[in-house]
Amino acid sequence: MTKTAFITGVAGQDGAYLAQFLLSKGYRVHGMVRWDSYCEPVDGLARLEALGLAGEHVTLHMGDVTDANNLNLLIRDIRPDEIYNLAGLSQVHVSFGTPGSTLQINTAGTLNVLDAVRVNGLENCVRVYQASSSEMFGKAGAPQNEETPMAPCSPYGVAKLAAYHLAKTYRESYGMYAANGILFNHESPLRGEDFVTRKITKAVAAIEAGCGGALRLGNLDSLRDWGDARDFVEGMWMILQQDEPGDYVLATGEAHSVREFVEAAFKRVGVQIVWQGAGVDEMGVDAKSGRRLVEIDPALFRPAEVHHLLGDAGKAKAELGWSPKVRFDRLVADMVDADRVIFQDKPQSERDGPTWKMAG
Ligand code: GDR
Repeated sequence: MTKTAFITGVAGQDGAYLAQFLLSKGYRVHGMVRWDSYCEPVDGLARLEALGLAGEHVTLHMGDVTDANNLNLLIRDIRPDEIYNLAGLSQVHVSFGTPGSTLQINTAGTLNVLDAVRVNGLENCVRVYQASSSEMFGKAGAPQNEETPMAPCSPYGVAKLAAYHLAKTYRESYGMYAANGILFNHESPLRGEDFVTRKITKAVAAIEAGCGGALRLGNLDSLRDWGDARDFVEGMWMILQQDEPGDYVLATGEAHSVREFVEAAFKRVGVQIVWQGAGVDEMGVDAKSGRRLVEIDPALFRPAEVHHLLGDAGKAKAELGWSPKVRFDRLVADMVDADRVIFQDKPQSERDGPTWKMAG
């Protein structure tokens, strides 16, 4: 029997890859996008378009997780077998500036999804995947797994932790199939440019093409467990295929610093970075030419930082049979190469356009 999936946040990196994955499994896929993703130019649907999924492949619905009635009606009409709640404010730095809306979207939004299932009487026929995050571990020591006490240190982390507990509470109180995927950082060529990996790879490609200034970054020493988003969306699906709902860490088990990511990305285009100076005066310099390629921008430091994330996905491996296929070096190379194509395809006159302007 054909299964139906409903993805909130379908226009994001994970939503687009998950839609592609579920279609390949024969699912009917419905996705929710915010009204502004429909605006002209339709940049909001660019990721679905990049994967060839716009149009008839994914049925799109305008909506918002903060609007409970809207969600109730959508879930009543779609009657999905599986819901993937991926909608959210995903930028940790931004959450310090907008803590109120971060909680509205990431916590109350999750509550609205869970409650929509309950008030429609679908507790026994819908499975809900909740996009939980390694940011919930915050200051907890590494490595982190499902048993690690959580100590979030950003409004984003706090909001996600509350949503995680809501999913567990609905599972335990109403017998709902609600499962948390506790995902460590996962990246791809579709990653937004306000996340550090894509910001770096796009800047490296721009510099190689001769049209980029120095890359400005915040904390170079935070350690992240970076995997490939395509591996991780498969894990999301696997989590919902278990007989009993549970909570699972998905991670590569390998941590690298932002500094190492910078070095690997430049290495891909034949540039060796050497570091000079210290603190806010530190800079990354091309070992051959002496050109300054990386600078520190104190405005990019966060009020509180998660220093070391390193996931232990042993439970997912043992129970789901999940393990990531893509490792750090290949991920960096894939992302740099995808950004190089953007610059190769563009005549010099168009390279200053908004499509490659670096954000955040
Ligand atoms: P993160 O990802 O906060 O881990 O959350 P991000 O890429 O934003 O930051 C990673 C680390 O890089 C440091 N950093 C910078 N970050 C950004 N964005 N821009 C910079 O210029 C910069 N310079 C240094 C940060 O301080 C941080 O230590 C991601 C998001 O996808 C979350 O939604 C998700 O839940 C977690 O990963 C798992």
